[in-house]
Amino acid sequence: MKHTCITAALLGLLLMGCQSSKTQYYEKHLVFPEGATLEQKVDMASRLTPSPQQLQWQQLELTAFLHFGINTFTNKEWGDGQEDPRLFNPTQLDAEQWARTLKEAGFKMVILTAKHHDGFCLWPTATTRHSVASSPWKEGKGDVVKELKEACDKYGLKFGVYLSPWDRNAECYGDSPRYNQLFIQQLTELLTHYGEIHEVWFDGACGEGPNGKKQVYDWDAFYKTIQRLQPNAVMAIMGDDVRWVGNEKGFGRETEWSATALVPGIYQRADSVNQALGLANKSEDLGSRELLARANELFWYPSEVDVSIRPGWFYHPAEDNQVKSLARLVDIYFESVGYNSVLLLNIPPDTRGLIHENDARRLHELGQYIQRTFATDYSLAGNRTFTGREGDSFEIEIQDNVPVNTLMLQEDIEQGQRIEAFTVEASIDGTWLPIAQGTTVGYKRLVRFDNLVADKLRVTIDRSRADFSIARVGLYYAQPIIETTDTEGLNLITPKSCRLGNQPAPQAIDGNSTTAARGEGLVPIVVDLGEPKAITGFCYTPVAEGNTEGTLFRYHLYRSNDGQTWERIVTNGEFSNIKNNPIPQVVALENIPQTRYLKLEPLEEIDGRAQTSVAELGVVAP
Ligand code: FUL
Repeated sequence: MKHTCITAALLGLLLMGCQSSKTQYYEKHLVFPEGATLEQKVDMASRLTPSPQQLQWQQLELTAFLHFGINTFTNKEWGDGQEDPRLFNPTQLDAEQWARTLKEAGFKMVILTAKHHDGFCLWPTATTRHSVASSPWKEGKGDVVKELKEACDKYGLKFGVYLSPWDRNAECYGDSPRYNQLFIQQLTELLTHYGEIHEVWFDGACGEGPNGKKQVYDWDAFYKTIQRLQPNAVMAIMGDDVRWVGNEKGFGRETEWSATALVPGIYQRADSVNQALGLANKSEDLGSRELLARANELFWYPSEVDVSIRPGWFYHPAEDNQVKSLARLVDIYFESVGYNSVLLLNIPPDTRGLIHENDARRLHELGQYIQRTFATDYSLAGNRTFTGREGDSFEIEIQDNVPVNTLMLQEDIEQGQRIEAFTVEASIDGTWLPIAQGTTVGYKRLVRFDNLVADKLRVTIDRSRADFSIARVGLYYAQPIIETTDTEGLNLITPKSCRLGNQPAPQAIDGNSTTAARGEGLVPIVVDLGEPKAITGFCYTPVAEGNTEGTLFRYHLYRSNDGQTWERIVTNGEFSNIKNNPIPQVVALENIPQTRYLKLEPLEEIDGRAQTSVAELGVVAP
């Protein structure tokens, strides 16, 4: 025993000796020593690196989300947990079609909503009867998780699971220890029965109102369960491996630091530290020097951009013609993957259990476009790497007479993220002309500029936290996109007039969703169609940008033909997920007699404020 200790001590000394001559790196997390100067902090920040799991994950670039579940069959975004499991009955579910479509479009991983907020499980769990086992699909013998995992294995895709902590069905939700145990059991089933899992996605959403159930999650236990059962998996969003970019629109930040002062939400100190630093997922600046000066610790916490190919996350037949255009998806690609983030694009399978033809076609177009754009590197830099210090430049020679418009830069993030600012110039007929400027690079930065034919480009690293190390550069030509299809509107009738409380609210019916009507308090919004008309729904458009105060979350809806006597036609309606995804909310109304007036009565604003706002209120006609 004594002998072993001495040997170990000697080995330790030897190792320390070796390390002292090498650069010291900090994997995933670092704490600044007390009294550290800004210069010391910047230097340490430059040596913060990803864990091997995070590195592998960042290299995936393109990943896909599949929102599928009971909501697919109820046509909702959030189920309330009371749905009859017998509604789940896809007629042609084909997980291989999902995997094949995604693989062919260049995706590297697929994440399935194994359980969404409604609590319905897509695998035959032992924890609840609220699952596929109680559905008519395959006579209760089916397992969507298994079918998709097998399809992913067949097509060489990684596989991840979304397991919603918020559960509106579990009877023990709110009884914290009991629910935590149930959740760990669900996690254990998913992480042990299906082979390798590469990402576990924990959503942060919870719509429980002030009188709702208060569940305190045991994040630490969840985290340890993942580490024990799937050590190669990353834990996303409510996890400390992968950070939510802060919106569901598909756009990352131009200045995107993987090394950030934002404390992941699963740590108990997260709220107090983040508040003191004035930080949230949505903050514009998560890692500047100004922030380092105030921070005590840093995390390697790279961003993931999640966005749906359609307005909603789940499949709704009314959105079949609202699949995002190729131009929009390409912009999303450039402003996620090209902004040092991983793209997580959602494609919701339909009630047949297939990726709808319109989505499949668009995915194919996107895959082809990306493949075509990056197939030919017009730089003569080959696989050269570039290292240097702040202020240094390097040149990239370009093949003769070819137009280029996209520069790719990649830092060697195994040494940390360092570049803070760069300038790109082109040599045209012997003269250097500035063509672009940028800030962070990180794992990948795609810089777009106007088409140009030049002999070479010069990249100057204007500001860097330490010596920079570029692992890869590339120069490409991205074709202009000629739009053929885009969203097709609903049959919306514009009301003749609108009132918000006692005030006329013309902004709500002016067809312009950048203008809004606002009122203090939770005040009803009434629209008048001028005469009774056949209607099949209404559409509440919230303010999407800027001041979102007053956005409605819960409501009652009434109809009337004289504006005096009102019949309530929707009780306790909910604009699910409107806070994170402020898109027009189309609500179908069935078997409504001809109607002249509709009244939307607010019950709850997204943040519980006594305010009401509306960008547009339309009525849907058959
Ligand atoms: C949100 C959820 O509430 C949505 O329904 C969706 O799952 C999205 C990815 O995360 O917060």
